[in-house]
Amino acid sequence: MSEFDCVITGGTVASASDVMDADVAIRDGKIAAIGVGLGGGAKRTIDASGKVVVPGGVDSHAHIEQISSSGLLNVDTWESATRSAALGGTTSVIAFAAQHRGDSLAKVVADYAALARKGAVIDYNFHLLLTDPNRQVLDEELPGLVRAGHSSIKIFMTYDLMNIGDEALLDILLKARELGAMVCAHAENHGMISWMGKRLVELGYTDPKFHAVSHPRASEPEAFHRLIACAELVDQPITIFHVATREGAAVIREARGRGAKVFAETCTQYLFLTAQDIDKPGNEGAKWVCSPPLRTEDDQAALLQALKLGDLQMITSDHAPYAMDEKGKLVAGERPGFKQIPNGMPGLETRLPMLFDLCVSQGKADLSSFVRWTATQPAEVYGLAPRKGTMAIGADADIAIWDPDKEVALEDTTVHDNTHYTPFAGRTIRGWPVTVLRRGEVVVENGTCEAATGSGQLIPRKAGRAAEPSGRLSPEFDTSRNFGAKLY
Ligand code: DUC
Ligand code: ZN
Ligand code: ZN
Repeated sequence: MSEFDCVITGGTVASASDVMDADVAIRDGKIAAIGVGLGGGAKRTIDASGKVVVPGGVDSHAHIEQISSSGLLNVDTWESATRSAALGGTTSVIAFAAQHRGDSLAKVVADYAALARKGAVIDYNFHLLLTDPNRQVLDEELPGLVRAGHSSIKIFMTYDLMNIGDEALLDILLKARELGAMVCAHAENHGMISWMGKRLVELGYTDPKFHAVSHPRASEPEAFHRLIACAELVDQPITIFHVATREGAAVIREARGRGAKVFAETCTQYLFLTAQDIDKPGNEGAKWVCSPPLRTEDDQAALLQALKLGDLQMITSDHAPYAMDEKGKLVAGERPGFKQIPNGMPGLETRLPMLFDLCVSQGKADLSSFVRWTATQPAEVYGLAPRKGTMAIGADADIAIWDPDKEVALEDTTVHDNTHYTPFAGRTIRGWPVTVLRRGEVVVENGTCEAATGSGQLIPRKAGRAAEPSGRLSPEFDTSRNFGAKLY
């Protein structure tokens, strides 16, 4: 019997901390050894000479087969979304089980899990999106769901039918503290956005590009500040989604500097695109409508710096796929006003190639940073580590083998999700994942994804250290300073 099922030989192997010339051996779907001269006698050998061998990507923010509050369904199925993800080197995804007001959360999770089980080709889990955090949901449904491995809760601070208000936010933060779950937030100031939107529309400014104006920059730091203040009141760790502005990153830096347990992501689009990209003729700009909106080149530089300083830890796609048709971006007609355009853009497949190009090919960061921001840290923050996101013995053999010299001219036809466009069309990038393994099985080769439909697995997540309270009690929660009131 050969010792290993597969050995990847001769590549440059990278983790979040190290880069080495080594072979990677796989047995029973796990990494069994990393060393030199492992090649002889394996059942299968993959020659990775001249290639880069890294953990498969972990995309911890994607909307898949999700129904919006207005009843609109994403255009991707679990199958189309996760096949496109695999083709771009991503092997794990955390999507959303989205509760709408009045829904049982347990039923919502069961429904989303059934869809994923049927279609997913990469491994997955869900953030529990709470829009109706009543006592039944918080006390009766949530504990079992967290125990079953869905250890993160998402909330919205904006959108008419999704935003929960500060009191419900505090209820959720306190419950998450009790259960040991992470709380993630879409944090923008709802009043500013709502007021600006109405004002722009009243005055006739309805083209897609005015979406960028309708979310004032100040809405981001204001909401971050309020969210962090609520989290510090009850000492509950949080993750802030899709940071898009310099000022937002600065609020996070300051909070972390005083010891608050705040984690944060930005997304590929905020590092590459600006508000100018929305300024297109006719309805074309609808493709670039996402929230928060695209900002400026100065923000891009600030976000990259914040990643390098560790203020932000993750880069996700916020894949939210709507095609340019009457079921998607053009649901309100051929010339929709910006308020009528579903928010979001595709990105599961292009996230890693865009970032490999930025970090490695353009040299704006390095290979280990690429791995850290796109795989290792998302896995650590959301409890997928040590199984996912790392190149270590015992980890799942989720591995992407990159050709660092392969140039790809991105076009709408390059990508495989169901939107049939990419916001990055027209760019040529260098570096592409040519072979992808998921739990030791080759699932992508020669530009095709051969994984069996439904072969992705639900990976239960226990919240890890990231979700543990810091121990910095606010005066109001500290019994030695609040006249003995036991509030948690
Ligand atoms: N904004 C969101 O809040 N969700 C999905 C995508 C987007 O642009
Ligand atoms: Zn969001
Ligand atoms: Zn999102």
